[in-house]
Amino acid sequence: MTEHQIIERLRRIGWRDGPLPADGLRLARVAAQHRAGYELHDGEHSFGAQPAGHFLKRGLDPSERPAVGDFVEVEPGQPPHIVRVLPRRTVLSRAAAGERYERQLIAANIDYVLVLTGLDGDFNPARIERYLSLTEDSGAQPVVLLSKLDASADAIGRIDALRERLPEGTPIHAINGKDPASVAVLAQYLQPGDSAVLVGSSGAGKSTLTNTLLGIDKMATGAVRAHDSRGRHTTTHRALLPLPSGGCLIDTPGMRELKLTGEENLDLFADIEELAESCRFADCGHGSEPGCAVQAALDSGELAPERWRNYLKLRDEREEQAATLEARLRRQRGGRPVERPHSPRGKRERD
Ligand SMILES: Nc1nc2c(ncn2[C@@H]2O[C@H](COP(=O)(O)OP(=O)(O)OP(=O)(O)O)[C@@H](O)[C@H]2O)c(=O)[nH]1
Ligand SMILES: [Mg+2]
Ligand SMILES: [Zn+2]
Repeated sequence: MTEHQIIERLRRIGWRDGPLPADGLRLARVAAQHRAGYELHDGEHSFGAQPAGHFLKRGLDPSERPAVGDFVEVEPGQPPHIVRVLPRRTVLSRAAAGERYERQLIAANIDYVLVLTGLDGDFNPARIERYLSLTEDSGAQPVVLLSKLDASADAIGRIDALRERLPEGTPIHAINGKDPASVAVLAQYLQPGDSAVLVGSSGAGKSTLTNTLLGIDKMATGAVRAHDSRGRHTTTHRALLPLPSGGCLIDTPGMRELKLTGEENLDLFADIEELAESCRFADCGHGSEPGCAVQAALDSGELAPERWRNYLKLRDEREEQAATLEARLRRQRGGRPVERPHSPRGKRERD
C-alpha cells in the first residue's frame, strides 16, 4: 500500500496528519476498551489488541494508558500489542466520583463534544451548563443537542429558554434522533477527519442518534421510564464508530455523576464574574451587602436566580477540586502539604 493510500484510510478514523510509525509498526485508533483488552480500528478493519507490559505497571498515571479515541502504535503479532500512545490533540475528562482525586478520561482527540439532552423529562439546563463547563478544559468545541423534538409538548419554550440562558454563539440544535433528515444538520461536525463524542444522561438518545448517523442499528437502545424519562444504562462501553459521512463518532454510556476536574475556567459564566467584580466591596458575599451588583441584577430580573445558583455550585465545586488537585500534585512532588492562604475576614472597600 502506498503512503497516500494509508493516509486516506487513516482519515476514516479521524487521523489529521503527523509522522507515520516506523517500519514494522501500524497506526490504529482505540475504538473500545473491554476488560479483556482493546478494540482498535485502522480505518478499514477493527481488531483486538493488548496493551504492552509497560502500560500495566503499578503506579502509572491511569491517564497515560490507552483510552478511547487515542491514536496508537501497534506491534503486529498474536495478539497485536499497543506499544505507544501518540500525543493527544484534545482530551475530555471528568473527575472520578469518590474521595480520591482522579481524572477519568472520557475521550481523546475529539473536535466536538455533542452534549445531548432530551426535550422530555430529561431536560435540565443546569446539567447542560455542567457539561459545558467540563468541555472548557478539553480543547474541543461544545455543541448542544436537544433530542426528542418530535415527542415534547413544550419544545419551543424550552429551546428559547436555553438560548437565552447559554452564552451567545453556543451552537444549539433541536433534533429528532430517529429521523435522518432531522439529524442532517450535524453533518458540519462529522466531516472526514472530524471526531465527535456524544455525552448526556442515560436515555437522552445517544445510541439512537448514533444509529441514525450510521444508517444501521448497530448500538442497542432502550426505552426510558415513563414517569421521569430516565434511561436504564443500556450502553455500557464507549465505542468509536467511523460514519458514512467520513467523520468519527464516539457513543458513551450515560454518566451518573459528572464532577468537575478543577481546571475549568467557567467562561460560561464570564458575565456573572464581571458583574461580581463591580460590587462595591471586593470580597462581597452577594448577600445583603450594600452596593451588591449581583443582588441588583437578581432584583431587576437581568440575572436568573437558577443560573446564579448553578454558577455558585459549579464555582465552589471547581475551587474544591482545584485545591484537592493542588494537594495531590504537591504530594507527588514529595513536598509537605502547605495550607492554603485564607482570605481576610473583614470587608475591604475597593480602591
Ligand atoms: N421520539 C423520540 N424518541 C427518541 C429520540 N431519541 C431517542 N429516543 C428514544 O429514547 C430512548 C432512549 O434512547 P437511547 O438511544 O437508548 O438512549 P442513550 O442515550 O443511548 O441511553 P444510555 O445508553 O442508557 O446512556 C429509546 O426508546 C429511543 O427510541 C428522539 O429524538 N425522539
Ligand atoms: Mg446508549
Ligand atoms: Zn455582590
